[in-house]
Amino acid sequence: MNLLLIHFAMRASAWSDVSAALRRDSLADDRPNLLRVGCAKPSRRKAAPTIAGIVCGLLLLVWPVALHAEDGYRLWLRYERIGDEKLLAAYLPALGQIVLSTPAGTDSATLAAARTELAAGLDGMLGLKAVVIVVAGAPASAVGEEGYSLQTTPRDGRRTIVISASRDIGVLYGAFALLRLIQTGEPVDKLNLTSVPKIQRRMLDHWDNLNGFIERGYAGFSLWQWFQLPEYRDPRYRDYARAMASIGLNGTVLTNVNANALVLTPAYLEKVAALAEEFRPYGIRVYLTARFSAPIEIGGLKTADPLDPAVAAWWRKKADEIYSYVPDFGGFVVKANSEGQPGPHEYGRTHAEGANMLADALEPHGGILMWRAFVYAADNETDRVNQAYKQFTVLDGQFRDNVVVQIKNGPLDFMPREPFHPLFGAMPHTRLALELQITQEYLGLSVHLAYLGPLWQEVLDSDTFAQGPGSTVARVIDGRLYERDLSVIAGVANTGSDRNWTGHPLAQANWYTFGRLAWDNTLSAEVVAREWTQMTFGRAPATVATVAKILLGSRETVVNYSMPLGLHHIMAEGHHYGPGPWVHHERPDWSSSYYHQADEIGLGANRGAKGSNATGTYAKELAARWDDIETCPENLLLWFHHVPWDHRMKSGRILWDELCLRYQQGVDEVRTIQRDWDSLAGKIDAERYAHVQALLRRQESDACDWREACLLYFQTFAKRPLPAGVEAPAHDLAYYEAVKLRYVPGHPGDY
Ligand code: BDP
Repeated sequence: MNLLLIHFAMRASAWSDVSAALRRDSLADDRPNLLRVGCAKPSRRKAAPTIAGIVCGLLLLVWPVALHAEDGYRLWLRYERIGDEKLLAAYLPALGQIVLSTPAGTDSATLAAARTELAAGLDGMLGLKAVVIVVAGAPASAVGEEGYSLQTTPRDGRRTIVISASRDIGVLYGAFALLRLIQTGEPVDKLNLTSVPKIQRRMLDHWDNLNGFIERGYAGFSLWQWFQLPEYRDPRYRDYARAMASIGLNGTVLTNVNANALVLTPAYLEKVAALAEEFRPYGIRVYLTARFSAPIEIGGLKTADPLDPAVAAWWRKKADEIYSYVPDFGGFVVKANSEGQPGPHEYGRTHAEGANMLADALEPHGGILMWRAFVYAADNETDRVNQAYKQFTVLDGQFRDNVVVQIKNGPLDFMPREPFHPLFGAMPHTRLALELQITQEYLGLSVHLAYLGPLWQEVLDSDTFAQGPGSTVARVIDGRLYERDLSVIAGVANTGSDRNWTGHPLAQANWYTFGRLAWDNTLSAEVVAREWTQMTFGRAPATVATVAKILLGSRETVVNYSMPLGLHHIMAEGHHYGPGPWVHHERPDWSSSYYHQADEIGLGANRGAKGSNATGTYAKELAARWDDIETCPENLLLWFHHVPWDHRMKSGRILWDELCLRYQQGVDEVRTIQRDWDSLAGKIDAERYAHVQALLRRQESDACDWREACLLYFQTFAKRPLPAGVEAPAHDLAYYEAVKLRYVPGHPGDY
């Protein structure tokens, strides 16, 4: 046991002190590990020094950094020593020296970051004290503002890798790319590649409140220590920035979309400026959420009417002030007239009028405005999934050039599966951004494993047919379809103050994958899942194959045991964890029956041409396919159709039986994941192994609850027995309906 731990500790020590954070956190790590190596067990008696104690003490002196456990802090930037001698022998000569080439050729904080990272990575993985030099080179052709090229070439008689870019940040991205190649065991002796991000603004949106609470955050509290800022800068900010830059993310929205105007006051802007300074070397700009009513709340005005000149002047002054603190401030994100947030409708103005007024304030400074299209209202007769379409399509072409309308991937709200949002195919004259949710609000928080790469790929690959076949969501949002100069993708963060950043150890893969897909939306989830696994758990082929398999199937598994066949919004109220098909709210659109519409005849929402006509918000090619119950894909069937219980499915079974078996399949799949994970015993570190194993046990039990609660509930309408192959429920329906979870993380109501 001791030997094992020391072995892990030695491996962990390969991650050199890239930043002060690591030194601080290595100290924080000491205690649990001391306990685990058995040399400092707390004892109630006053302990006399023992031989074992002295040996342990000496060990600790010799390996001070060796106390890092595999607690996940290092994310995918672990830089473990490569054990494979052949690989080492191949790498070492190729890395004789590394040249960082930019037109300016002078060192900068960004190039220093690149050098530090390369030194840490190459020392850690190869034991190589890298020679890294900065030179002035011709601008790398065709790599744009942020791209890079990597070339292996002889220089001064030495094998050299040249990382060149037009700007320093490209070099930093190139350095991370080189390290990634080595981490994933790729050859670097004949490099000749370029990489350019497909989307310009690649943003992580934090739903963090100023009091440290994260709305829908399941990994602890906010990383931003507002109270201690600006004086104290947690070294963790630097590690956050490293992680972001390593996957190519270049923007961070610091605050919740349910915004607090206080962040726009000088006392907070000073703090924002400190964070911006920490992030700047890593190419990350900060953005804030702007509360539409801020002129009233912090400006002393009587109105926030966007067409009132005093309001517009107030925002202009506010923008000037923000830029005086943060010269490269990115811009605002706004949630308006949605879920109680203030907005232009209060004054009879449109979303475009509201957005343009704010955009005009940012424009002189080059800022952009992201106006969210997540809007729906209680008193609206229109089907909730059609409301944003109705409100926004009429405004197409009315938004300023620095406005981007930010649209969630689906028309409802980050469900385990939805069709893509129809607005992506319906606003040809507006810049559109895609908003994804990395945090797993509807997919088991950070308790369940749900690798979201396949979900996002499904959205990106969806064809809107807006300009004929091939008009995918990916091409709409990266600007290719309409030749746009401004493109944005945003992911709602799953990060927090938990030691491992994301709560579930495997949820790190979602942060990683979001960044990689934001950089290159043509990458496949499978490739990225394997890459992440190699970087996070090592390159042993069997381990990589097992972890990648587990990851890739996990989202569909969650769909199966929670909301199969196009079911949606049947989760528990408020915190959204666990089943709640019976949830009844005075607002119909917050009641589950609004969505599943179960009755004696069948199940599912009626959204075809004869229903709410959600199908009519899509291109005719899709509308025709989805309108017809026979051609509608089964994974969206209950989204678009109210389907009779005895409707024949493709399997030959009737809907009721199919539904039951899907729920069962979801449970079975979790058990398969458990078995696959168990097979990794001894092949990966004990700490992350045990953590995931424990969470999977919880997931299996939750999956059973989902199955039983939903089937018992729907059975009251279907009035049919559970088919063979479905396990008998452990409890009756009343039991599940009575479950009341308290203090579920991330739920604003419980805080
Ligand atoms: C919903 C969340 C809520 C967010 C809202 C939004 O439940 O906490 O404020 O989305 O995106 O999914 O504005």
